[in-house]
Amino acid sequence: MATPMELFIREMEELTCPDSIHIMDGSDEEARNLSELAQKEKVLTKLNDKVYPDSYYHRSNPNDVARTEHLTFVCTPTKEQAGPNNNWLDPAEAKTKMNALFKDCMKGRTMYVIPFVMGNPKSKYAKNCIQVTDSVYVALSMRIMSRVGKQATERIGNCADFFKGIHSVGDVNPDRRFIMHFPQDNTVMSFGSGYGGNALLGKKCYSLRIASYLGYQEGWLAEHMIVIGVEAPDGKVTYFLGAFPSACGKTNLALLQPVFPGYKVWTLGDDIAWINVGEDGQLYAINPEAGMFGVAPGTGIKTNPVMVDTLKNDKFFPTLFTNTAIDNSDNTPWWEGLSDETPADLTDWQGQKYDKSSGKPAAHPNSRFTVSIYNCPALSPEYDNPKGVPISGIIFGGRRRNTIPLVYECKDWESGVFTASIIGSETTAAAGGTQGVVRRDPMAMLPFCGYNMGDYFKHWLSIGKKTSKQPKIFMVNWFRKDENGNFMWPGFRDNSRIIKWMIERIEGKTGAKETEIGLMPEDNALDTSGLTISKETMDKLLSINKEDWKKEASMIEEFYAKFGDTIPAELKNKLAELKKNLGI
Ligand code: OXD
Ligand code: MN
Repeated sequence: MATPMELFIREMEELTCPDSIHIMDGSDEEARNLSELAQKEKVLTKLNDKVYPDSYYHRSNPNDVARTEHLTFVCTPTKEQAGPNNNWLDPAEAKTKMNALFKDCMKGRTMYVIPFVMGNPKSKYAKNCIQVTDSVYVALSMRIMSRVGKQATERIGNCADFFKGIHSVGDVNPDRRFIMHFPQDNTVMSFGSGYGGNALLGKKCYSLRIASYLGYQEGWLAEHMIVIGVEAPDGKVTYFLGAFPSACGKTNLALLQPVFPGYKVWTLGDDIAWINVGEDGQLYAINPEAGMFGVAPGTGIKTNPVMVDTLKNDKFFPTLFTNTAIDNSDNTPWWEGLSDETPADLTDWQGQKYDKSSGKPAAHPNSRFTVSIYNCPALSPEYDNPKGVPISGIIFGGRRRNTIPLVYECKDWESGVFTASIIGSETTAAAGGTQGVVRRDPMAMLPFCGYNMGDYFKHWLSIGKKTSKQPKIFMVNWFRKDENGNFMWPGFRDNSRIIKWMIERIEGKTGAKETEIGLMPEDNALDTSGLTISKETMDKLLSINKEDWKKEASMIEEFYAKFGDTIPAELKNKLAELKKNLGI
């Protein structure tokens, strides 16, 4: 009798009609062979092995450089289930549309079958998955981002309960590009894009959109969060989760080098966390991914030295660079922010000789690296702990030039859920579209929540009720600007100053003052030793401008109105309380 996996492969073969099928075993030999093949097919080129061992360069179609939210759908039986936060299509209609696109689309191509596990295969929280794809770039990327191969095939065994990811780059035509999620069937069909968030289906599609729905059904949370352990001089490690909308310095925070001697950040995850209530009533998080798909521009020796080192390690290979520029003097990838000087002889991300006077960047603003987390020198020894790590603090943040102070703490879980539900951030390059406008992005999950966000907020509240040892919830904003448009807070490594205060709060070692929006550091409670920042700037960073907050409250009201009755009463009450505190 055929196994459920064999039946799925047969079904996919019949639909897409590939010339050949390659079932991935996850071995090093296979990775070498696929890298060779990809070079022959001109999908990858080898980079300087001495500087970036086992690393390759990929240039995508210029029309395919970011996630495409307008082409991403959640196909639940009713539109209400998907909510106003998702594009919706009737599942039967969506399947008919996608089956027509997939019909015979792999003729003349190889179908890669990728069995993979999200999470440590030994963890009860890990999930089994299979993706098929006709892209060798996607197959190699999936090897980096998840646990691909035999361990997955064995875990799947005779069990039919696995995620099905069906992917083809098709003809990379934006008019024939769709990413359709079927939460009820544990399936995603993605056609016409090779870009990470659209094509590496274990990532945003499964580990966030589908998994958030599974978590809703099963009583856990799938979140767009980093996971870090912060070690203090006494050796104690405090675990934090952190959620920030795309390109708010999330990856830099995940690999932070604190400014204070004796402090160290241990990295567990840079993008996604699955959070369960442990037997002791505390929240435990795992990172379901095994790699990092990070934005290259802005990653440099000064901003993220740990990532620069990670990219040069080859414990686990390959490492991929997509749509960066190439420094022709030594065949290495280059992007804005990697070094202060722009190298003289660059090829830009579109393959043209780079002309600095054009004023355009050489690397695409959303150019990326794909690297194994095992290459990170700061990887936490707890990363593979099947139970996950116990969470003491959750940090939310956004990119705001005004309104949101540098840091505040929420009074309790309910206030924390409210604060997270009203995150706003100025848009950046990661999602395509206009940049620099404030977009509401609750829990940094707006593009990734696979069901109605009103129900999602209720689910967050219910998780709080099941948690006897609730973590503290904080809100931060590293991006406040002065009247001249300059950033007021130095950010990067200095953000560890704020985390130090959070640990002191968690341990009850420092007080906080009550304000209209939450609890804020008492005077001089933030450790600014060694930092040249005036008292006046610090006061501004920690000030609450009531006029700005009044505007904020009315924007929140408008945003909540989109969800109608699904917004839980608890959050409506919190909004009323905020308005009252502001004297509205
Ligand atoms: C990402 C994103 O790529 O959030 O991680 O856009
Ligand atoms: Mn992300």
